[in-house]
Parts: sequence; structure tokens; C-alpha cells
Amino acid sequence: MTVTAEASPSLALVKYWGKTDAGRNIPATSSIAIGLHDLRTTTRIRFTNERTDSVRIGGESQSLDPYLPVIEKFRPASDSSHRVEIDSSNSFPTAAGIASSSSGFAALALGLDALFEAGLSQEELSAIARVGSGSASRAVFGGFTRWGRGEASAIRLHSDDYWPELRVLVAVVNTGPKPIGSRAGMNHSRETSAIYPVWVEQSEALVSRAASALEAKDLEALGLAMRESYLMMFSTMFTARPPFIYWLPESIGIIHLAEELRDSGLPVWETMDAGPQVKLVTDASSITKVREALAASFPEVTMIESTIGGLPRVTIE
Ligand code: 2P0
Repeated sequence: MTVTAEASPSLALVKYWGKTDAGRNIPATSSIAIGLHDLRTTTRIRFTNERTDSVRIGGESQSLDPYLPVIEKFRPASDSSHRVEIDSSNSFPTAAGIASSSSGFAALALGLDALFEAGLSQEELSAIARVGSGSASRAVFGGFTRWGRGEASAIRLHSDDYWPELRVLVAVVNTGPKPIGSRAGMNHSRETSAIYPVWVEQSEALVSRAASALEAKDLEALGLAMRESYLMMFSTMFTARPPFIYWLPESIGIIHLAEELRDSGLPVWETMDAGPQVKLVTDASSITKVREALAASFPEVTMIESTIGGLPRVTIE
């Protein structure tokens, strides 16, 4: 039997950055996110007679360490003979701040659930995926999700087709290695940034504002909350000791471009994650103009366009 599980990355509009319990991967800030429908992780899993599990991403062998805590949730403790072979690929750049770990661990949890015939609920799968990557707790649902401060699993806020006019344009600035991974980065912010407590405190209000904006499908209100969230999250990195900076010159150029486009009347709001890429959130009637403006100012930047959705899918052969 081979199980194929697909999931889409979870893009946070209001960010998770920091943990109350690093061991269990419990978030210190609530987050709200959307599934990037047109970006996919596809993970094939089957049992193997080899003596160890194996994980490949894009054909390259990976260290098992990050994956074992998730695999062990499914493998019966009494029967260590069930080794699994995991072969995953992404339709977009891996480990470049496009949340490949969210779709990767979501697909892994969903696929293992099918392979081991565990029959777990989405809530349970969200909690297991969380152990691999916090943002994966959201990606198991697709659509519009919320992961609350202190919560073991995420919840669905709205269905995947709730706001069909919404679009995301990922501006891929650079896919090279990051200065620091997000897990280490958020721990460093928590341990050393003087403004980290302010970030944690204020992010709850940002989640409320973003949830209300989603309810009203008010892109401007959503955009304003998004901007405050990512800029405050990055402020905890800039004020860490030592500071760390994911942004590149093009990232800042695109932030300014979004501002100019808004001044000219286009509804386009940017956000960024643990990398230099800029994600532009806009609507169907503006996306072509946003693409054209980006291509004119930054011809070397690759664009990935997506609608919102990204429900996971599992097939068994
Ligand atoms: C998010 N990010 O809310 C935030 C915003 C990046 C910036 O979740 O430590 O792989 O494995 O839970 O989920 C990326 O970090 O971190 C992330 P861990 P994760 O999407």
C-alpha cells in the first residue's frame, strides 16, 4: 500500500512567533492563516522492510530527527517493525520562508494516519502535525484557520471557498539559506528581545481585528492588522541580541512598492515570514496590475500566484 498525501502551505496573516512551551511546541501568540491553494506538498509514504525509516525531500535524503516525533505518534509502541519510507516534494522552493514545513508536516501526519489506519480526527492530526512544525497545525485544515495562544491544535475559521476573490502573490526574492531557522529564531527573540513581551501582548488584539476583518471580508482592515503583525514580529528579531535580519534589499523595495500601489488605489497588503520573500495579499480584480508593477520594478523576482484554499487530500493505492 502506498499513501499519497497532499497539503498546501499555511500563510499567517497574523503571526505565530514564540512559544509558551518549547518542548511541546505550544504558541505564545495566536495566529490567523490562509491555505495557499496553488502551492502543494505531495508526500508518498509506504511501509518498508529496511531497518530504519527514511525521509527524502525533492529526492534528497534528510536527517530523521525532525520527523521521528511525528512518526512515533503513529507507530505502535509494541511493534517497532513498521518502518516507513517517506518521499516528499514541493511545487515551490523548500525551506525558503514559504512555509514548506507547514504543508510538509501536515501531509506527513495525514499520510501516516492513512497508512497506519489510525482514523484520527482533524483536531488530533493538527496536534500531531504541530509537534513537527507549529504552522502545520493550521495546514491540516486548509482554508482560513486560527491557532490560539496556548492551544494544542488549530481550528477552521472559514471554509476554503469562503473568500474566492482573495489572491496571494509570493515574490520570491532569494531562495538561498536563511541566517537562522524559524524555530531557533523565535526562541532567540523570546530569550533576548526587550520588546518580546509587548509583541505577545499586542498580538491577541491583532488576531481579533483580523478575525473581524475576515468576517466582514474587509481587505483594508485585514491588511492593516497584517502589517502591524509582521512588522512587530520582525521588531522582536531586530531587537534580539544579537539581532538577525531576514530582509534583503529587494524585500524592502517590494514593501515600498506595495505602499505606492496602495497610494494609487490598489488594495494590496504585504506580509513576510522567516525569510526574504514578500507575500502580497490582494484581490482578483487587482492581481494583474500588481503582477505588472512587480515585474516592471523587480524583473529578477520570481512570482508565484495563488488562490486561497488548499484542502489536504489523501489517496491510497
Ligand atoms: C507563522 N512562522 O505563523 C510564523 C510566522 C514563520 C513566521 O510558523 O518552531 O516551522 O516548528 O513551530 O511553524 C514558521 O515556523 O516553527 C512559522 P516551529 P514553524 O506561520
